[in-house]
Amino acid sequence: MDNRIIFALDVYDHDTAISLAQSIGDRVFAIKVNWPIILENGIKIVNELSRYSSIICDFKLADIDNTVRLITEKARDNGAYGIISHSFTGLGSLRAVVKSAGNMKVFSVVSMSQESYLDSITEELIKTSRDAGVFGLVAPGNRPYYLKKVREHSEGMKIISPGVGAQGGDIVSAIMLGADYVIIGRSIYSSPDPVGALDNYNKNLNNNLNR
Ligand code: BMP
Repeated sequence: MDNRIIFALDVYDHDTAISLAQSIGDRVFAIKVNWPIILENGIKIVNELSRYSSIICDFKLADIDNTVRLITEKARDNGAYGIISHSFTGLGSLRAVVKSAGNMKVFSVVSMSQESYLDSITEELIKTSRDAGVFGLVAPGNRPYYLKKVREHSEGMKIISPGVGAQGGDIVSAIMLGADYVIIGRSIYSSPDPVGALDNYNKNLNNNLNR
């Protein structure tokens, strides 16, 4: 089975990041990087990390079309596999991300792992994402009602789901409710044995999904 875990590498330190990527990179579907690691190390870390795994830049883009294009090009030119954008900024902005992404996959946030104002407009955000031509949606793995709702309206777009582990979500339920991939950070990188923690997630999935 294709690996269903995206590892959220939310650390600052360069050597810690590289060492985690070396031990975990080929055991996960992708590694997701967020602002903490980029602010500390610069965008070039994306290129460096992409030796070990596919890299998704979680930049949660939320700006006018020209600015999101400028940021998207930086991720693309540094070898990222994917980029995450917000969708509440509307069709024009999200289309600009898709257009400048080139071969990168674009994922858009339609519901968060914590309550937010997006909850009242999730269906509109899914429609905007579909109209913009994104590859996938970000929907919460720890809030079944919203994950199910996103799955019901996703029409073939992939779903990647944070909220498993440290935020209380369960990997098996998230996959059963419709996540294609789950995003897991702290409960892997803060573990004294990150590879062991990852293996446990995979075992849990294999034991419970193949029955
Ligand atoms: P953790 O497993 O440590 O809670 O990490 C979850 C990751 O997913 C973090 O990088 C966070 O920024 C991201 N994320 C989230 O938790 N909720 C969302 O709604 C969207 C996210 O991208």
